[in-house]
Amino acid sequence: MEQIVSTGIIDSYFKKLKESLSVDAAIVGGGPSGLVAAYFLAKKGLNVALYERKLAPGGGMWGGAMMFNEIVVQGEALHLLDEFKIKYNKYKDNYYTIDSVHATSALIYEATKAGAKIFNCTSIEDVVFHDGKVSGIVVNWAPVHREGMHVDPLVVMAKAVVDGTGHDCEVARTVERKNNVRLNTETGKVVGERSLSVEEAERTTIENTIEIFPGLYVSGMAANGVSGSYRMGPIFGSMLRSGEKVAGLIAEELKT
Ligand code: 48F
Repeated sequence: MEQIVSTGIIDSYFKKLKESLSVDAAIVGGGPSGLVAAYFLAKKGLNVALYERKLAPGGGMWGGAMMFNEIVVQGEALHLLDEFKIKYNKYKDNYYTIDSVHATSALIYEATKAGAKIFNCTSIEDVVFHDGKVSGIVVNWAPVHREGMHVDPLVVMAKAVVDGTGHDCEVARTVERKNNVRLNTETGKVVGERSLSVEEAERTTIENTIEIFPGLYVSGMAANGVSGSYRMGPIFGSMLRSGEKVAGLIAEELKT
């Protein structure tokens, strides 16, 4: 029985890993925008892998605000709450409150159920750069980074890569720093996030969800960080809609 448990895990894990060595979309970061993107892309039948450095995907959504585990979503994102079968309470006209643990687990559950593969405890440390295009990601175990161990990574090829790493916009920063290229921003660089301004930030998150460099898309807070827009705090409508938008952009691009 001991052998069955161990070989079962190893065989299944390596099957999943091998099937994900070349994917349609690699999503870096398991926050709300990344999870929604993974769900919609997988639902379209694409091969999608999502990488999350922490043990639990979900990013900044579990904790609500200051660990009060409730979040707010506006009416514009209600169709997504329905799509993910998330329960909500109407608080005021156009504003809804949701239990953040319920909402986060629903995103994870539906994304994996749609067929997205989630690799947790993995950190993306670089991209594959071919012919002036982001063509894949460079993957390592998160504990390898945490321990500062000198261990070489593995590589996953991807037709599209999403930087969904949140406030730090890690992938976009790495692409810009290492390759002396101009990103599709005002300055050609990662502009960096501004202070909190809810309405402006919610609007620009959607606008800033774009292909920031050939092969590299940005979603969620990374979209605002790269383009120099504001943060918004514990309101999540634009995070969810950004994931929906980036999935649409990628699906459209892959069709052609
Ligand atoms: O920050 P995060 O939740 O992403 P998001 O989709 O949502 C932002 C909101 O949670 C909140 C907000 C909006 O109301 O302001 O902050 O933009 O999740 C990003 C995830 O990416 C992981 C990180 O651990 C987190 O769970 N991550 C970051 N860098 C890497 C990474 C990396 N290099 N490799 C793997 N995972």
